[in-house]
Amino acid sequence: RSILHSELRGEDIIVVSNREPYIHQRIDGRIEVQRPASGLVTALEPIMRACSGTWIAHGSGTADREVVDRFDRVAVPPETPAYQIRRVWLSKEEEKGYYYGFSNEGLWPLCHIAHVRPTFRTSDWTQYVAVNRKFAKAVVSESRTKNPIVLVQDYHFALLPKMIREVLPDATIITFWHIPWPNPESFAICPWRDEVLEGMLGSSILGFHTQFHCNNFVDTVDRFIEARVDRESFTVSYGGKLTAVRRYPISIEWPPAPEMVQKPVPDCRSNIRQLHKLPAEHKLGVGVDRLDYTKGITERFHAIERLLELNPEWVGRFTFVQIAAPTRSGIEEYQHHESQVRDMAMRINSRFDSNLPPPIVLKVEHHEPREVYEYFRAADLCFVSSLHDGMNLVAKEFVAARDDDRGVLILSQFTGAARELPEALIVNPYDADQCAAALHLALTMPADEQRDRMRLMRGLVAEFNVFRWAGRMLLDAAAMRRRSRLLDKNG
Ligand code: GDG
Repeated sequence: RSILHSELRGEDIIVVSNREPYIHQRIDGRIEVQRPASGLVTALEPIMRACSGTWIAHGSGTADREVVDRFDRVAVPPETPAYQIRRVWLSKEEEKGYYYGFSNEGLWPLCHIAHVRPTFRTSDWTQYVAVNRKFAKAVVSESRTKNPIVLVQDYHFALLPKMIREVLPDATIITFWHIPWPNPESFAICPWRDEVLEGMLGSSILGFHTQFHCNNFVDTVDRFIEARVDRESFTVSYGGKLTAVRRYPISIEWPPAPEMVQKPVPDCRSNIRQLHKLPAEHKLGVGVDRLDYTKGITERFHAIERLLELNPEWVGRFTFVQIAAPTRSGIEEYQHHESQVRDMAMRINSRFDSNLPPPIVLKVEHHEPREVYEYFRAADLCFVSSLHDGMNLVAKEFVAARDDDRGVLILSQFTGAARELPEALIVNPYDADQCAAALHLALTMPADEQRDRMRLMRGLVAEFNVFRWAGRMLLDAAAMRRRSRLLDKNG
């Protein structure tokens, strides 16, 4: 944290992301502030609090005149203002084409390869280009110098690096791609493949969570673009500009904010059990996700069903609470997924004795971070079964929540996190029997084994925390800036 402070003092720092770190919205006539459920916000918010600067994001209150007027620019966090949000307002058509369309029906399934077919429409692409341009203008108008450090976040802004570079050639542009990058064959079906790649190559540094995704990106560029790829230094030279492609595994704040872990674990255990009318010794599992088809929630429920078939002694003694935050509900695929998840939970619960506690409790609603942590602390196990995930912060949050060194993490092999947390029970979410066996193992794991595994995982998350993630990117950027200043001076 202190390295960030000293390296960035006086620098002109701008973050660009689609999602706002705080939402100002009208609830029952009053304007209230909410923190959205998002891995990206979880990761960047502590950095912005440490460094200040400006965060440019898509404002989600366009329909409310007062929100638009009063909160176009606002200092946050509300309790202790440390940085600015500058909102970019989008029309319904822009949001439909850029956000729901090209970003989430095109790029999201394209990059995750989770068996949902990407949909590409020219009308969506047109809005995607227009919105990227709108954000490029906002970056230029917000920058106080000719060479700001711009942190571009995610697949909503593939074209932004090139657009910024055209106006601010000396900017240091760090783009971080929070989702996976697929192999060249899979990526090639995107009708605007070359434009997306060229846009991203406007970056000075391009970051992914894993080396595997860096390799896939460089292979894709090598296959389709007239660029020089250097596999020694992992750089791409295109149009006279150099882009370094680097692995920066994202993480969470460490130590976790005190209010998250304030309530003692035994109190969390008994509160949550009382809340769900479960006996004191009842075993509890937890899942926390946006209600997204890439998170493998139906596969998770299937594994719970298999557990109860194979090990009926858990019927009535084990309940899995799934917190599912509503997300992208304007997209048909997500509406379909939500009803699939609801039907499946109901079907599984109805198979077992209704006088006993149910196997699954499904909570499709937003929860405050403190509530989420209370569930983490109350649970005997956390099950992350993503079909594909850039990193997955829930896995790391569960570990951070367990300062009692208890609880078992079951983690999909298809998450970036699985590469860092081998002490979790690593599973293939497509293999229901293997997942059921992992659930049984977790429910019967002796306390000392839980402690040994949890301590190793806590050591890793503590050391490779989100400050290190941002710090490594920003230190690489600082070194790049020093080098180019030196070159300028020496002609
Ligand atoms: C993308 C990539 C990558 C969830 N429900 C609630 C809630 N959450 C919070 C979790 C966690 C975050 O949302 C989800 O983070 P993930 O990393 O699991 O997933 P994505 O949102 O898909 O994030 C992912 C990440 O970017 C960062 O690079 O790891 O691979 O897909 O913090 O706790 N938070 C609250 N209420 C909820 O109901 N408050």
